[in-house]
Amino acid sequence: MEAVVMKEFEQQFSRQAERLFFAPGRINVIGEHTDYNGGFVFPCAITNGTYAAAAGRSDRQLRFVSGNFLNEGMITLSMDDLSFQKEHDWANYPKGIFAILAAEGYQCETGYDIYFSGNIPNGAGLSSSASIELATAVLLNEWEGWGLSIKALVQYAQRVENEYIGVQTGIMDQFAIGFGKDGHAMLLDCGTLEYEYAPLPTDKYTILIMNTNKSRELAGSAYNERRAECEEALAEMQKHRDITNLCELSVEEWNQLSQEVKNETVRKRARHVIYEHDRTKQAAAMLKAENYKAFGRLLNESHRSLKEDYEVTGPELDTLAETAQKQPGVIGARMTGAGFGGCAIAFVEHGQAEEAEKSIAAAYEKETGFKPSFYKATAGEGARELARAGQK
Ligand code: GAF
Repeated sequence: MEAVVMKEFEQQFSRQAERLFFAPGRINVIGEHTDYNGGFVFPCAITNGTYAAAAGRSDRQLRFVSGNFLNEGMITLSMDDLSFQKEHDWANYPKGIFAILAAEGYQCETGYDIYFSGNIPNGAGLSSSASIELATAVLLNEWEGWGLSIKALVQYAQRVENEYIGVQTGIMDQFAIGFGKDGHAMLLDCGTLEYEYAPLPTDKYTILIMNTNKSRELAGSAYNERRAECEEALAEMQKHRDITNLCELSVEEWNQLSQEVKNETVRKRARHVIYEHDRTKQAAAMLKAENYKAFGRLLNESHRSLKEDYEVTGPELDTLAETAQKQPGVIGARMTGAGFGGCAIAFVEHGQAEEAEKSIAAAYEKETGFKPSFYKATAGEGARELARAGQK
């Protein structure tokens, strides 16, 4: 892949790339819509992601090409105008990194030619946008020698989503992509940003990613609306408890106080968040204890809660996850990421994945008329530099 991306850079820019960077995509094992409520999440970076081959320039131009959007051609910008432009489409993500870093005083004197190429499906809920953000952030930090920590880059990338793109996402995706570790998921407390790695049971189970092939636009989705509903629930709870995040409430406290939230929709949203936070801690503990059945049941329960209480699944994700849950060898299945389309995951005993895929595909096509895609997830390392021209 590395050599191919370097070659494609050359074809696009008629010059050689100097350095190559990579940032993974991610799946979230469990802990959905808890990050912006100060709760636990349990994601892992995957080995698929975004490559960024680059060469420096002597003027103040930025030229971007994406192998995933070749029809959009080369996007040429001046570093003196880094404002968001709708027509720049995908290029707003890397441009947003330049903009946010420049606003913080991390200015580049001269520009870059960058060729991006991703082997995660775009807009499928596997964090293609956070992946391109981190690939750009690591590239700039290494090239310019700023010495920023990976945690700082992760936080700047989240600000690109919040302040530049306008989606009020939490920190999970960027954190998982920045801190990925081979074979491991990470239990991250989004309230404190403390985390610990947990090995995934890949000796026993295949992690199957099931793509609805129904694309979802995070920015255009009801994501911000869900976040606002959580804030409404929090404001109500703050009348009764001294808390800054919804996830500071235990399940027991919530059950005592829930009737104070008069709006039923808002009450359901908060119920999902508080129980999901609890399930995430339990799931990590069950994995550690090698109680895979209990772990799987928590995944199934997470999906049900996202369907009924948080209402972010829809018929496509429900068909995939619920059909998967019934297959021999599947211990648990759920949607992953923001929802509203995108992907679901299933933990399947090795040797049973092929049969499960067939049955799930048949049921999905019958129910929705779409063909799903399947990939096997491998947990991989975080964003990094891969190669320099002339170095082995
Ligand atoms: C998206 C967001 F980017 C994350 O911050 C997180 O909220 C997730 O949806 C839902 O858990 O991926």
